[in-house]
Amino acid sequence: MPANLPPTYYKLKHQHEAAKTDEERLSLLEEMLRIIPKHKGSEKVVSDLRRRIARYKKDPSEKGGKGSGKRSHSEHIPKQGAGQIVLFGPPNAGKSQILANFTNAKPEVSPTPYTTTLPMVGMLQYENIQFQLIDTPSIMSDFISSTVLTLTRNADLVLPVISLASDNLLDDLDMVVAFLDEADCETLETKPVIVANQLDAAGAEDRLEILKEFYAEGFQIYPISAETSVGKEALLQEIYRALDILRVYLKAPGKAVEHDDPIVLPTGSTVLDAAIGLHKDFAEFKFARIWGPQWHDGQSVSRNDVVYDGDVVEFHL
Ligand SMILES: Nc1nc2c(ncn2[C@@H]2O[C@H](COP(=O)(O)OP(=O)(O)O)[C@@H](O)[C@H]2O)c(=O)[nH]1
Ligand SMILES: [Mg+2]
Repeated sequence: MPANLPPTYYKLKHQHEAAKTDEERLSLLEEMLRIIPKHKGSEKVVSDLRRRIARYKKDPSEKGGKGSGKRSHSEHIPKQGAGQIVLFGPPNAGKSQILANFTNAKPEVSPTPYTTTLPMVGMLQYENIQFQLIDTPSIMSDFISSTVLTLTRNADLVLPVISLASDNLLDDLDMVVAFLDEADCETLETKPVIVANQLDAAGAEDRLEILKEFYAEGFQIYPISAETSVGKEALLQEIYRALDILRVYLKAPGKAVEHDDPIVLPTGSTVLDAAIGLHKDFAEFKFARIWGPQWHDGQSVSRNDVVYDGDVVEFHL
């Protein structure tokens, strides 16, 4: 059942993703819980919020993960593009191969486990926007890397990657699940996405069936091949959806729509947010016209009206 959450909820959710301290995170989660409509469709989100609030309240000193104490800001990578996506997972899943094939970055790809020792960033093109994709050192079952933990906590979206070429597939996934739990990543609204890479490998189809049998209920499994790019499009669409963002297009009065250069905003943003996203000087606009399925063509909108994905806006200064 769709949760149909109000725009304010998404605003808080994005503030929560951008929050720098646990105190901020806790207060934003509490605010999200306060404003969320409580009905059958939002049950899962409500219980998820309660669980996460309880975790923050239980023992704040434990929240840094395995005695790490203060969060390390040095491990934080500044966000770029329409969303920051962090790949993580067991050795040889193909995380570096994904970065290498889907972006212009040149990470080292190798059958030797733990080849990647530092995070690496690349820009991933999706239609007319770009996501920031981050490759990370592989996780281990008995050691939680503070670098990867910090990156996953700050990400807009985490993408666990496992390999369909691996006979340890289910153990690998258990390790991923344990890590997600430790990082307390976003699991709201939808089932977490799992990237099942190396679909082109021998025996991959059979392993995919096993994976689905055990995990399709709790996870959305996206089979891909970093080598052949099979499954890439579907994964990109899911990434866009999961980021809870929208694209608004600009039109200068009397000119054509600028389709190549959208303003990317969090779901729930307003006409005023779009104006500010364009340029701070536009915040003082006199009036605005809008086009889109929700509107009459070119109707005039107020600054507090919520915009929708694909809307075209014309500002008059
Ligand atoms: N056949 C196949 N091999 C892959 C694929 N992705 C990665 N590999 C291979 O798997 C090995 C590990 O890849 P790498 O990206 O370094 O794994 P990481 O440890 O997760 O970063 C390398 O030998 C890659 O060439 C894929 O989609 N198909
Ligand atoms: Mg690697």
